[in-house]
Formats: sequence, C-alpha cells, structure tokens
Amino acid sequence: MNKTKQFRKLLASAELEFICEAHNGLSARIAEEAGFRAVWGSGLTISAQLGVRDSNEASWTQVMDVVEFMADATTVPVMLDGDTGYGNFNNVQRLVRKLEQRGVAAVCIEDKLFPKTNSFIAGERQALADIDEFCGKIKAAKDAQQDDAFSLVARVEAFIAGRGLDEALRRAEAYQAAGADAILMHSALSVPDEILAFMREWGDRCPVVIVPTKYYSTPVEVYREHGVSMVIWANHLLRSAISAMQDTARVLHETQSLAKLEQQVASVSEIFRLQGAQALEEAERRYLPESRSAPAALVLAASRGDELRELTEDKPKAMVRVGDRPLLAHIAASYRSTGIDDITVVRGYRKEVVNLPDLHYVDNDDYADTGELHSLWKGLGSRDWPNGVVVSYGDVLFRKYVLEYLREVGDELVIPVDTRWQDSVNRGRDVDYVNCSLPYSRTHYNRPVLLRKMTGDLPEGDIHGEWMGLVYISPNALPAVRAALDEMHAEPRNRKAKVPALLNRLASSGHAVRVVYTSGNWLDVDSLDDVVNAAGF
Ligand code: SPV
Ligand code: MG
Repeated sequence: MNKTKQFRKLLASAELEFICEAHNGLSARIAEEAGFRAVWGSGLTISAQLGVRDSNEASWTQVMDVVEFMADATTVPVMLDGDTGYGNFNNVQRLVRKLEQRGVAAVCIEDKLFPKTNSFIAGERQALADIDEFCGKIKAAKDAQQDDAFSLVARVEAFIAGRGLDEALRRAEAYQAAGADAILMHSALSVPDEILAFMREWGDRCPVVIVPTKYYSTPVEVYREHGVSMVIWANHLLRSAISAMQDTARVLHETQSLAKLEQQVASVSEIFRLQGAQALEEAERRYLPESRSAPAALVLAASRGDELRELTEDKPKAMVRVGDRPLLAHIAASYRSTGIDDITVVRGYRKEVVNLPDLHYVDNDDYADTGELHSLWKGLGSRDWPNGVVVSYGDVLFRKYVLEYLREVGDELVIPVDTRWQDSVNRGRDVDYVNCSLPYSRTHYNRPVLLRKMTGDLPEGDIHGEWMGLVYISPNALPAVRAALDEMHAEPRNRKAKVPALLNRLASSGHAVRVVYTSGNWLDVDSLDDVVNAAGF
C-alpha cells in the first residue's frame, strides 16, 4: 500500500492511532523503528533543529528539503505541518503538488495568518484567518492533489486564540464542508476540557486529530472514549535529543574525557546502522567491479653498495641522493603513485640514517655477512601481507606502470622481465638473465609465460630478458614463498644467497612464477654514472 493510502487508513481506523514527531531523516527513521505507523513533520521541531524560530523563518523550500529527507528515510507516511500554507490558496496548491512529488502523504494547514507563531507563544494574541479565505485554501489544496489518497488536515486554532467552543465548531464544520479529510483541534490548556467539549458536540462527523502536548497527564483512554482518531506526540524526539545533547556537552566540557560518556551514548556503529550502511555494502558487492586492494611493498635496502665508494661511507646506497632526494624517497614515490602506501624497508648498513618518514622499518643487523635472501626472510616474516606484497631493491628505480602490470596479472607470483637486455647498461655486470617457457612475442603477448631459470651465466641463445629486480607475491602465493624461504634459510650455505635462488627453487619445484615482459623503464643504480643518470630518470 502506498504512503498516502496508509495514512488514509490510519485516519479512518476505528482504533485510536498515535503518530510521532520527527525533524529530520534520522529521527523519522527512529520513530518508524519504534513502531509508529506515521510521522509528524513538526513545524516547531524542524525549525528548531535548523536553529530558527517557529515563525516561518525557514523558507518553505527549506522545510520541503527536510521533509523530503524524512520521507526518503521511512516506509511509513509523513504528514507535514504546513503551518498556514506559506501564503494564500495559490501557494497552498504549489505546496501540495511539491509534497506529492516528494513522497509526503499528508499536510496539515492551520487557520492563522502568515507569518504564524507557535500556538504556545501568546496564542490568545494571534489573529485567526478569515473562515472563507481558509476554506478557499482547503478547496485549492484538494483540487491540486493528483493522488486521491493525499490527505489535507485542517487545523482549528479557535481555542488557542481564546474564541471558545462555538467558534471551534463553526470553523470545523466549514473546513469539513470545504473538503478537509480530518480536523486537527488544538488546545493549549493543561487539561483536555476544550478538546473533550468539542468531541462531545462533533461526534464522528469526520476524523479528529489532537496534540496533547500541554494536557500530557491525561490518560489516552479518555481520548479513545471520546472518539478521537489520532494523537500526535508532537515534539518529544527533539526534546529528548536536546536534553541528551545538553548533558553530553556539559560532561565533555567539564571532564575533558570520553571515558564516562562512552557507555551512555549511541555507538558509532549504531549511527552506521541507522544510516543503512549495510545495504550500501551489499550494493557495492553487487554493482562495483571486484576491487583488489593495493598490496604492500617491501624494499630490501640493507647493503652498503660498496661500488659507490665514498658516496656510501656514511649511508647505504638507498639513501644516496639522486637529484633532490634519496633514492629510497624516489622508490617510495613510485609506489605511492600507484596507491601502494604501506611500504616496509629492510635496513642494515648505517640503519640509523635510513629514516624517511611514513615508512615502516625492519632491521637486518647481520647485513655484513648475509645476502638479500636473509633480508627478504626477515622482512616477509615481520608481519602479515593480507593484500600481497611487491618486493623490490633499494637501488632499483622503476616507472609506475611496471607495478600496474604486475598487479594486473596479479594472482600468483609475478616478475617483470626486460626484453631489451641487449641494450641494457647493465651488460657485463652482475645481471639476472631469465629463460622462460616462451620468448616475448608481439602477437602472443596474452599467453601466460613462466620462469624456467634465472642466472647471470645463461648462454645468449637462451636469454629471453633481464629480471628487473621486482617480485609481486600475491596472497595466494605467499604460503609457498614463505615455506621455500624457511627451508632455504635453514641451510647455512644459503646465508649469502640472493633472491633469484628463491625464484629458481620455486620454479623448479613446479610453483608457477609468472613473467610479464616489459621493455626498459627501470634503472639499477650500480655505479656513479648510474647515480647521475638516475637524476634524469
Ligand atoms: C508543531 O509541532 O509544530 C505544531 C504543534 O504545530 S504545536 O507546537 O503544538 O503548535
Ligand atoms: Mg507547527
């Protein structure tokens, strides 16, 4: 049943129905969750939560925006307190059309003059609308609605203005005759006498709605007996929120501590629940492409780099300045440029100067008589890598697209191999040449290629490329890598072993080491010339 019909049903119900005030989307949802079958969009509390008076200080479109959030946040109908209709019959017609468009099921308009004031502020001094003029507004509203079930409740302020029962009855009759779906009869007395007197005369001519804010101590049984249709609890969610907020603000200010409050206030997860965070999570699973979270990075930078001589007397190679900053800062920037922010560095030689901010550090204090594999073993063993890890060296610069390639292939152990090994500045140095299951092919670049062997002394005819010193270890591949590393680490002869020994061991034991062919776009800083070249890289 749509919301307008739901509201009509409540008005017509033989039971005494109760609806609850709300002043924004959150409070409307709270009212619905408590079990209320409709919500009152109170003029008093909507204006108050905006920090202004209930005197039409908020424009009607500002009120409309709030009530739209309320309607969106609920599955039960909302009745807006439309004050005097924000103008004459013409404004009321526009109001009704806009309310229907925004999913509001009903509006209540009162027979006072614009700008109105709240009925509990010197009510007797407030002028009432001319009856005929107000009847014209009611007719205009009923003519404007597109949905037959939209409800117009006409509010009689005769008692508020001190005009007595006869005036109240005269107005109620006229408004019903003009087409109102219900009468809201208001009273500011602390007893329900005016309301009950009206009910005795009115009988069941049409549904009557009341707002017992001032005569709050009357048991609702009395209303039931007198044939009232609907009770509005008109401002109590905002009032309870005000008390709670005043209390919380005072305690926070006085104690400068959250400890006492924590148990007394709603949890942050309760906020998320009320906002519907879980539904969004489900929707994300349905509609978003599966997102692979960024892996972490592990940079092996424990060795001095003797070949750079005096440049590395007081710092390791990774901290040698290249252009405006250390090599390691360039490497970290490359990682960060592809969204890899979680970067761990294994340091050893002059570790105290390896101290760039926002990096994690693991120490290999045996750097002098161990090889890279020992650093890798320490680094990998230092923590979990739930999204996998890219391992690289503290002296290898690479462009970010290399990382993107590795992650695209992504599900295993992946290494980038440079097909332009013959032009490489590294020729003649200690190079890791690679032999693969397939050579690079322009036409078959999609076929998976696996590492067969990596070594510096491959016969030229067997060389398919040069390893760039990076490895991506996916979460799936991590257990096999850890196991192989542990085994190798336990053998004393591997104390000075390098990373290729591990890759070879994995490949030869049948573990797939995927190869991604690339060309150029990396730099291994192994000489003073390289340091100069790196500045322009
Ligand atoms: C409101 O809640 O804004 C009302 C009811 O109009 S009363 O404040 O009692 O006038
Ligand atoms: Mg009001």
